[in-house]
Amino acid sequence: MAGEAQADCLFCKIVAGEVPATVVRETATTVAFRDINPQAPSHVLVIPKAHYPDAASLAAAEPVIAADVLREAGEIAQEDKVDGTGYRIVFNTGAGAGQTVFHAHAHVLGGRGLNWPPG
Ligand code: DGP
Repeated sequence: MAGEAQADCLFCKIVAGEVPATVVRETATTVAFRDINPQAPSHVLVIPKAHYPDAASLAAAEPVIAADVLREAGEIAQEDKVDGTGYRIVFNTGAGAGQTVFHAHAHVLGGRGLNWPPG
């Protein structure tokens, strides 16, 4: 069924506590943890606990949870004190755009200058 945990999904395993992660925030619907390969001084991933392969499918099925993810991204930026200088929320979608984990996640990046357009 849509949203159910997938046995072969790394981020479902993080939600279940089967794979360790440095969790910075958790709500009833989301988990946020530090990226294992940070691309900025502050680089946190915010994921829905429910499994959806990407942000658009999450938003289509569970718009309230998609909003939860965005709200948590803002809270993390405040907690990591990158909101004042600016930060970026990124949803890589599809392998061609760099998505490697097919469980919806927001990258929250800050703490350095961020160029535009991204590579
Ligand atoms: P993306 O390429 O947009 O699908 O982002 C996936 C991110 O997940 C990537 O920046 C690296 C991160 N990542 C992959 N494996 C792990 C892990 O086991 N733990 C943590 N904390 N992050 C991971």
